[in-house]
Amino acid sequence: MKLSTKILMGGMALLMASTMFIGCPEVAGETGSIGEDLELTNDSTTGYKRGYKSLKTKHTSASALITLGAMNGKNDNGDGIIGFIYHIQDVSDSKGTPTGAKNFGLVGLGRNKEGQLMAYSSFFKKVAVDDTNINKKKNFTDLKGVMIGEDGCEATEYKGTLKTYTNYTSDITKPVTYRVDVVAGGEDTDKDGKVEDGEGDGSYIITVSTVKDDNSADKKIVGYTIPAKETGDTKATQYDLGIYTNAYKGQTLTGRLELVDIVNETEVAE
Ligand SMILES: [Ca+2]
Ligand SMILES: [Ca+2]
Repeated sequence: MKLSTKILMGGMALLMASTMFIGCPEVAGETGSIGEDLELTNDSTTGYKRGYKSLKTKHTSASALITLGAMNGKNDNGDGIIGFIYHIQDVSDSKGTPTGAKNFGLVGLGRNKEGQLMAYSSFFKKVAVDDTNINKKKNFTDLKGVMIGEDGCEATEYKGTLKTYTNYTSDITKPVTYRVDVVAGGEDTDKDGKVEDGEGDGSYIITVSTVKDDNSADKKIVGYTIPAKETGDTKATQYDLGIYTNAYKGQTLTGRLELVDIVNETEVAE
């Protein structure tokens, strides 16, 4: 496997898009950090174009650096959203058979044409997604294709309101990087400073921060809590992580997501 794999998703026609994330994750360094360059073009004049990818690497807690690429400033709300996905869980029916739907958390970042940071945190349940479902009908809907919030939809979204942080403004002609920490909540039973697999209470504490030169968190911008009753867990558990992209109409979204500081790392799947 190559040490560096660029994931390019741009320039493909709207209806032809099928495999937008290509190749294996980049693996480098002793901690096995994983990162991908992202590019997604939405040629449509309406709606969103969404990409979802599982990184197939399991962790109880993980942090990601999200780099929002340079923008042309032609759209008020910017080019779109890059999101860090965690707790990817297959949903099973009462007989234990996977239904195809998934539960997962998502922390999304973007910036408007003034360069102001926009952020939100969601927890989705029973959502239809797969690694190649950009532009498919069943994308961030329930398994029947019913949109979240519409009558009869079996999928749900916890919170997820996009807010603008006017104190955090960057030059849109240049990339900017923020850090997202997704940390298992509850008691660190063995007091080693980390809530590991089997410790904790099943909740998550999430922080979005500015970043220092060494990639550690600098200033906290916003925090979120996902309660255990929303995740359905009673203790910290390893789940796959992933990447979300959402290009707004007529826009090309570029950027990068890189994992750092991961807890209970297992083998990196290729
Ligand atoms: Ca320990
Ligand atoms: Ca511990």
